Amino acid sequence: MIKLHHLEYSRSTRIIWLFEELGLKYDMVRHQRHPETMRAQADLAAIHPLAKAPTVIVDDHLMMESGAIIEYILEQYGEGRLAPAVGSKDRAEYLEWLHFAEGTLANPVIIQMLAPRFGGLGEGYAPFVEGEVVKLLDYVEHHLDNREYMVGDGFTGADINITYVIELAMAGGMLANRPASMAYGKRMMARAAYKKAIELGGPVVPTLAG
Ligand SMILES: N[C@@H](CCC(=O)N[C@@H](CS)C(=O)NCC(=O)O)C(=O)O
Repeated sequence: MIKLHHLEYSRSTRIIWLFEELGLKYDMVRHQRHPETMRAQADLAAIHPLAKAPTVIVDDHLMMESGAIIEYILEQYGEGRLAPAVGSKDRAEYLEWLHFAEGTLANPVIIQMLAPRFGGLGEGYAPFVEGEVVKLLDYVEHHLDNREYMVGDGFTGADINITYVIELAMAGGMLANRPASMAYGKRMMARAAYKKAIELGGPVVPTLAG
């Protein structure tokens, strides 16, 4: 049995969504954030030393890192769904977008989003971060112009991984002038399996809770 450790308001919603898209059977253990620091707590640290979500136990592997989990689950349990086959023409682009979400896009977006809570970025750092966010989100916007999915003609794991970041950018007001990304985010969030993931795991962004 696959076990998912889900932290409220977090990236582990991606993995609930993935499992629901695939119709896989899994156990879910819920973890709460510390109400003041918003960090994961000792119950998640007891599972993985980094106390990060998603953490998954699958085939006796303890895994964290959304992109790796998505890739592994699809490899082992996807039965050809949600990823272009190894050797197919879309495979390289798929892997690039799957890992772009966390490798390049997520950090600057999250830093910019959290900055007000910590008194802002300061004069020196703000242009550095904000310039990067503009460049990255413009790149995504340009890619999504006239496209339904991140890669090829179908929904893939790359869509699951990037939608978390798109949703944060949306909540942080960063997509106001990026209509293709906004429409894409709404399209992804309208999928039945995404809605099921929110029903099971709660909202992704605390300010949208309730
Ligand atoms: N690159 C990792 C990031 C994992 C991560 O930072 N998860 C956050 C939740 S969105 C977390 O567990 N935060 C709790 C903490 O750091 O205390 C991934 O994509 O899975």
